[in-house]
Amino acid sequence: MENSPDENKPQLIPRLRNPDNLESPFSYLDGILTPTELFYVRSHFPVPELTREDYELRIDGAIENTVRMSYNQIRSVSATRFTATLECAGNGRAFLQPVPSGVPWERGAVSTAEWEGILLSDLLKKAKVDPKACEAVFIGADSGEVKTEAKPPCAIHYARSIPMERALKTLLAYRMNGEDLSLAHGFPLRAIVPGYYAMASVKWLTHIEIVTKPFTGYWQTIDYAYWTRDPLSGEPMRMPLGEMKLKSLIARPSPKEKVKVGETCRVFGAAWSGESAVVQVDFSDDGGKSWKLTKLLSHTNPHAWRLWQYDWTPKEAGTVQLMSRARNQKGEVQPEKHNPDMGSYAIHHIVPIEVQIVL
Ligand SMILES: Nc1nc2c(c(=O)[nH]1)N[C@H]1C(S)=C(S)[C@@H](COP(=O)(O)O)O[C@H]1N2
Ligand SMILES: [Mo]
Repeated sequence: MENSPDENKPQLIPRLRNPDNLESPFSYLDGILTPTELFYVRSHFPVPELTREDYELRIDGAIENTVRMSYNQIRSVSATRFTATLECAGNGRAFLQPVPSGVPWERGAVSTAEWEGILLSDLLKKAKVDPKACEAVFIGADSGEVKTEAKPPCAIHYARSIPMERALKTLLAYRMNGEDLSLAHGFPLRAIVPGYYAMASVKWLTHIEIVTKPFTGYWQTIDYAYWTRDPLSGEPMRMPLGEMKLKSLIARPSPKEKVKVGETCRVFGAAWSGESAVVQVDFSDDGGKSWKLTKLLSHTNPHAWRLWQYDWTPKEAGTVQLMSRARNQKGEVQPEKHNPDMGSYAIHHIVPIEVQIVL
């Protein structure tokens, strides 16, 4: 269970140990930025202990001039800063029936921070990228054996590839919420791939390889991928997860909370989407039969969630299902059901929150 807002100090909720996989207590949402100590942590392997002194970033592959940069060199390039939401592709997995294997995230494998670093596109300017380059593979310094059935025969590094166009928008971040990255969040350098599920935002980034053929590593094809159909042949094929899906969540009231008849309760939450801005969030207190427009509290920000609220005055005692439903600029609406083709990922359907209305 999540701790409820009236319990003393908010804390990360452990979902798996060794390595630590910690969920943000979503009921404590109270601003765009998630304080770093409450930002969720998702790591596959033990944290690699890199040092500022020995750190080097190497960019090679389909480029004419290999890039090698020390930590100090990276810090001396002019910085870019933006706010971005990261959501783990498995966030909400615990709400699927039956609950699939994988870290049983509830609502809080999503958080937002202000990131500061350098744009990969700036580093590639002088590198002369091969026009045939299609992806950038981001490789982390962390490695180990994978425990799933379809596991590779040896220890591997965490690695993900990003289509070139998106890679050029990627920030190589060394600061988070105004402080140097912590070990858990990828010190000294991590990728922040805006709009993508966070498996793409590789932590402890030491190597970027530019490739001319799509990368087919474990986290690209077996894990963090789903089945789709080839548009021409109709054959099932694996597709790597990419853009975040449109989603909204209610932070408060929190599940099982008691609210009072006739008193105004501030229903409050967040909504986000991949590239397309969230333009509307609706609220229902009758399990989705009727919907009311909520008030969006923050401006649209291309990579970050928007906060919303609805002043709700429950009229009768009883147990009700509260729901929120987001819409984006593309005209998409948050769905009612999970798409089974996505397996245990991209869980963005409406999940009701049950609250008790008391006299
Ligand atoms: N090197 C490396 N990068 C990684 C991971 C990892 O295990 N190793 N986990 C990924 C996943 S699945 C997620 S959801 C995000 C989590 O980032 P955070 O721990 O800063 O919240 O990091 C991504 N980057
Ligand atoms: Mo993730």
